[in-house]
Amino acid sequence: QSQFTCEHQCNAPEKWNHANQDCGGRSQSPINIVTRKTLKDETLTPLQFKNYQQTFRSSIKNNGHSVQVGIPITSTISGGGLLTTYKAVQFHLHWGKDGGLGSEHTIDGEQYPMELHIVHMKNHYVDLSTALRDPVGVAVLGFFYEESKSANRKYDSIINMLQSVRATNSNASLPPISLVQLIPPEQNLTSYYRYRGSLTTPGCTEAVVWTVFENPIPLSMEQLRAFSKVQFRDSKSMVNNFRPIQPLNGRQVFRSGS
Ligand code: SG4
Ligand code: ZN
Repeated sequence: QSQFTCEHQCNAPEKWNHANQDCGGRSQSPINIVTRKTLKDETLTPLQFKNYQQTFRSSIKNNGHSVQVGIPITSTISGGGLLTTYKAVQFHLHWGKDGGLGSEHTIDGEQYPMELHIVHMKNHYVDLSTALRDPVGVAVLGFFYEESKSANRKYDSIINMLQSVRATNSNASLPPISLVQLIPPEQNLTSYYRYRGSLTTPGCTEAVVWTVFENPIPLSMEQLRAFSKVQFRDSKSMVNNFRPIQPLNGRQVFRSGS
């Protein structure tokens, strides 16, 4: 697998398949989810979240594609049609320009302002690169955001740190946070979509079981806009850091049973 290097127009997703084979594959992400073509699957029961309420100390890092937070504790997901337990490794976000549309997945053609990805790997793997060699080694939970009138105070600590990670490869320590504070309340997690896809950045590895939740997380316009302060490797504003939707190529998208 060739190494992706960032030279000419490195932020442009349409250049990726030239740099890395997998980005031209047949099971790529993100996708547009056409709800009337989804298949209801009764085995897609609510997921079991373990240790999502535990607080942890971590740092936020600008990796040139997104801002990312490592998860140093053992928080896991299981059930919900997953074949095994997966542990959370990191989370990061994709957004638009100045609070405009910027989610990766779309629902019936509708794009949201931002999307959260909590990346998990099968419990027994030691690192993501090993998990990515297993066609179902990685499970990513995707959550949409929607604009709300009032600010979501649970996001204050992360948003306040964005100004400290403007430059690519910079990082800043975060006050203690938990994963539950980032996602909708449990009763709003029962409706989701499930399909097999890929990482949305190079190497676009086709090793991801995707779960995309229907209910969005509220953030105010001011909070959404704050993400545009971050910068790409070339010092341009990190805006529209989402990959365009990819062809389904006959894949079935399932929806949860409740
Ligand atoms: C972002 O660039 C993350 O920061 C990456 O994390 C992540 O790669 C990449 O997106 C792709 O993930 O859920 N959008 S995605 O498909 O998780 C991986 C790191 O570089 C391997 C660690
Ligand atoms: Zn992502």
